[in-house]
Amino acid sequence: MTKTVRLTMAQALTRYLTRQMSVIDGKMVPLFGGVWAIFGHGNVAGLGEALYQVREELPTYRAHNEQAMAHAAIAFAKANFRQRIMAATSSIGPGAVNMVTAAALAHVNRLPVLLLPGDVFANRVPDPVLQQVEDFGDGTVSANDCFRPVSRYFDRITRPEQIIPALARAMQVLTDPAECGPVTLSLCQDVQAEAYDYPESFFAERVWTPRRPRPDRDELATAAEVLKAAKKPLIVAGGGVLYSGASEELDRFVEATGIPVCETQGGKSALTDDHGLNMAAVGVTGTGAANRLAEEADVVLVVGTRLQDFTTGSWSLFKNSGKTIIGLNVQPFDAGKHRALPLVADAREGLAELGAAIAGYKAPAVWTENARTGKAEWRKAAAKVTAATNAALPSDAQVIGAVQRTLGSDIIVLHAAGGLPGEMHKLWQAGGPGSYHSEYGFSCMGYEIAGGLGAKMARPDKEVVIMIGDGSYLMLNSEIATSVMLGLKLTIVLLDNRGYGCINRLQMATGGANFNNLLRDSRHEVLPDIDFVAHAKSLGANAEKAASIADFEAALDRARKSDRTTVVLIDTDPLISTGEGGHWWDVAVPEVSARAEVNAARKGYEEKLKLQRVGD
Ligand SMILES: Cc1ncc(C[n+]2csc(CCOP(=O)(O)OP(=O)(O)O)c2C)c(N)n1
Ligand SMILES: [Mg+2]
Repeated sequence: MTKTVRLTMAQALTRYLTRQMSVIDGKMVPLFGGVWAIFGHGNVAGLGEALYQVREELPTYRAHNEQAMAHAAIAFAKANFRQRIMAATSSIGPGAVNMVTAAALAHVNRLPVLLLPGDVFANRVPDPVLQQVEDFGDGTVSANDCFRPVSRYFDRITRPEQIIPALARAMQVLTDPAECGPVTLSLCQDVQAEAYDYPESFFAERVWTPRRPRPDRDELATAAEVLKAAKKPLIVAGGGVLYSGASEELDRFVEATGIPVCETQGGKSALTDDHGLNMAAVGVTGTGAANRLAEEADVVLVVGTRLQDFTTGSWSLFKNSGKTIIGLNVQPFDAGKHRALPLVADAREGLAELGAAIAGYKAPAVWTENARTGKAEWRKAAAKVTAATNAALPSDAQVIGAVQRTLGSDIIVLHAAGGLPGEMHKLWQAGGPGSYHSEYGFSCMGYEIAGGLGAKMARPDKEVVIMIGDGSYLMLNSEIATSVMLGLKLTIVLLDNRGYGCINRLQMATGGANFNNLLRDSRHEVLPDIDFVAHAKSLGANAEKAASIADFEAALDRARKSDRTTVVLIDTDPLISTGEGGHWWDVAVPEVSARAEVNAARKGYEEKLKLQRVGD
């Protein structure tokens, strides 16, 4: 007879999570690093009680905002290269819906997170309960249905035994490199508290190791044939290279073939920046070195990338009309984009087998040398824009230079939105894999500080340095207090240009009037003069404002020596961004307007549209 144990659904769920293991650096560790929780109606009595019982094996962490706690969980998985995961649980209604943005972020970025929002009563007896969204025509709808389009797997648990197949499916999605993304198990609050006789076997320990699919023989042969004939080959490395741990294999591939590499936001740090054939950033925020090659390349091997518009210059960057793209990706959806020859495989395995299949092939020496020269030239150009300055209002690039000079590359530097991602992508000289943590799939303002917290939990041995603008900071900063409470030290570099600088620049570039982006251009009775130092201190952090770049470097040095979260603030110029490198990005300009500037911008826009490849 099957041995069983009588538990509530919530107790079974938490016990199951404690039994899932991962292997990191040869050591077995729990797959789930913990559960972020803000309790309320819908999770405190059921899941809250169950989490208390396992608090030693599966720690619960309290946050101040549900979106932020889910961001922290997602960043934890990213900084662990998807080999470890966290869960996040909320009450029903507003607490749950606060996590929807984070679910979308994980969905776009292909990052695993287990979301456990509380839900209305399955038995419907006390309806409508506090915070219940009533649908006039559908009794099965709740606020949690908002998670459906942004979850890779969604289930509503309306009976306690449903958790058995639901968790099996959840684990399959969370640990599969191709399907990977957010899982939402919507937990009806009465069912959380309901008991069931669960089979003991359900709680058996399970070790999860990454699946590494090898390429299909025919796809490999076709890709090898195309690559062997390439005169101007280029590799685009995406986040999949990092998640697959394929950096060494990529390095070997590049050394053997002399093919230059460029990196997407997600793939930056696949190779260190000082690698002579790493052209670094590609696309809209790309280096001159990378984009020059991208325009000419005849075979583009794209590895582990979604090919979003920032990478492809809104599909106008790769200009060689005779080019072939080879899509090495574990996910067929991505592998075949833009009529690529698909090579569906794990990045590491795929590179190894492709390398073997083209053994002896070398890119023409002039192409490789051209790449090396371009990179050296780019480094000189980048050094100019990042050099120290006495300017009263430095540029973002000059602040980036100061951070790099003071803290080096052996840190985890993290950013998500505003002008910083573009400048960082172009100018930051990344160290080893994972040292550059960019959330630019969703580019979600408010990810930065919470994400930094998750990254620090994943890598407590590393300095985690968050680069953030005043807009993002004001949107979501509450987890500064959590970082202080948990003793998880963050260095937060806050660039105050008094508004949404990058959107203001975009507005100007599309012929728009300066309107509603910088504080000074927004409707106001009083121009805000926000005291960020006082604000950060009120949350328990150290904070200081630097009056110059020299002052800033000294402050950053003090921040490094401190064991407490520190905000280092510097005023910056909202109008400057790096002109070198870069590429056009498709932002639709109005076809008719009363403004001459818009009409002029539209003309320029229509010219650029001609470069965009359609159906190619
Ligand atoms: C949640 C969210 N809302 C809106 C946007 C659109 N957006 C992108 S950057 C930006 C301004 C960011 O301002 P700040 O953080 O000060 O950076 P800056 O542009 O000044 O460098 C806005 C509004 C976004 N990316 N995310
Ligand atoms: Mg700003």
